[in-house]
Amino acid sequence: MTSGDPVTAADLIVVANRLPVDYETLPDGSTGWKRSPGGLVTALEPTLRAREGAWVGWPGVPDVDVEPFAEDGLTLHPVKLTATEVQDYYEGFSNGTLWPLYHDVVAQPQFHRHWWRAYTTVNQRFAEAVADVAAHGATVWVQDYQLQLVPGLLRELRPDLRIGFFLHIPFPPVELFRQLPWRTRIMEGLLGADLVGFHTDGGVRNFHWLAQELAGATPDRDPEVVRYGDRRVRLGAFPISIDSRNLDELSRTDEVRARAAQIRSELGNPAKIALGVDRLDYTKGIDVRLRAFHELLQEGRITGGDTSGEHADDAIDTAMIQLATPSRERVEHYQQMRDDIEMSVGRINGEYARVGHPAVHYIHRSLPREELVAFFLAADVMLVTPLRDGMNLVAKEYVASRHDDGGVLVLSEFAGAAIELTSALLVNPHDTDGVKEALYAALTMNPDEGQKRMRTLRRQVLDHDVDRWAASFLETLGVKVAQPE
Ligand code: ADQ
Repeated sequence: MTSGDPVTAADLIVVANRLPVDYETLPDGSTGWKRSPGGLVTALEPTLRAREGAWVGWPGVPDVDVEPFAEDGLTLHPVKLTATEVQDYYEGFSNGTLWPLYHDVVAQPQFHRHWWRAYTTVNQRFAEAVADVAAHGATVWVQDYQLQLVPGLLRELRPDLRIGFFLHIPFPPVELFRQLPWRTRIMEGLLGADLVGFHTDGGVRNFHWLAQELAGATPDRDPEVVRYGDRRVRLGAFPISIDSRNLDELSRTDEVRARAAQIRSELGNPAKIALGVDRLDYTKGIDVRLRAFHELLQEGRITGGDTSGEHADDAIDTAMIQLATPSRERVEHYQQMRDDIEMSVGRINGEYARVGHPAVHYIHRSLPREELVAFFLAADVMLVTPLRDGMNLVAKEYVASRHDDGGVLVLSEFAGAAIELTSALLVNPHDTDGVKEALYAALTMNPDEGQKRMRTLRRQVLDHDVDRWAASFLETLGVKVAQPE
């Protein structure tokens, strides 16, 4: 990336914990920027560039001072975080307090006052950075749980701005949110926005109730509005999506199709392949699907690479692949969970692998897009079993990659995606028998039924892509968005 265009005040600003680029130091000691592609960037870049927009965020490395720079109509404003702030605001309050609390306390949240103090300091810094770059009357779109105080702080600094906030993770039920010692401050922060968006109606309802109970907001005739002071704050469900067309096209390329066939053959051409793809996170239910797979092996209903052991005559030769991107490795819960998962994989392979043929193939690395799509295309069954998930993009990516209408999606009811993807095999991830039977049903599904389900899923995912999501949020906030061709 180059930098050098002059930096000017912006009319449309996205503010997120991370910039859409990573600051990196190369082996020769020089520094530069590397794009970190993600759905949000892809969806917002055209609109941001068309409007001389700006993106405010942390460059991903502690203690670096980098000047703002403009590139092709988009200005990037790095916000500096110290190493202690990364520990307390990011790894601590964001990922050790809010993340587990908002995911139905599937791990125990920790409440530490010094984490909270760092969260308020960093949110204040983000708000000031935005206040500095926003043109008069500009629109600001704040992203996610790391920055929930920013809307309120920013409104104090710049009452002229139009402010939207979108939460990418679930907004929790009332009883859970009330555990948070700083619950009122968070609600007041969020209520600084003109529009607060969630993935689902459940989030809207929880917020609607808590805004009244904790922050003295009052209901409006419009059920998607609360009155707060002299302002009306609009709430809404905006289920995020993916760049579906791009994945569909990628999955049709000769290279990806050939790679999918190669993956099958490298696995020894098993009758079936079951796949999981996740950030390695305790909310994703990786243990749930390993348990289901393990029990099917124990019951002799499937074989995992080794067809010489004890199993029924009609047992299905099934290989499982788990791809897991390393994530938040300095947070305690994550270290423990990684050990647990790797132990389960080791145990299953110890019992069921034979030399050269593991039952579970486990890759703890991030893969390039093309490779990921090839895995999607090779997999007969996709296992998406989070205990709780705001949306879950992997489920949608799998569907978008199945241009052949093949494959069966097993999807947790507790993923936001389950609301739209009702033709998946929906499971309760807490019910091991239920997940096991759904996995078996997926492995043995009649191809006609599988294709019918996949066609319905594909219509949903291809019609509702991430551009539509971004446009719908921004238009509700009052920004006119030019739809791409
Ligand atoms: P995440 O919790 O990160 O996002 P998810 O929506 O599934 O979860 O997105 C993960 C992304 O990482 C996907 O695009 C996936 O392809 C990619 N990925 C995972 N493993 C990979 C691997 N091994 N190699 C390469 N890529 C890999 C949060 C919320 C979600 C919400 C999103 C967007 O927790 O619920 O859907 O934000 O709002």
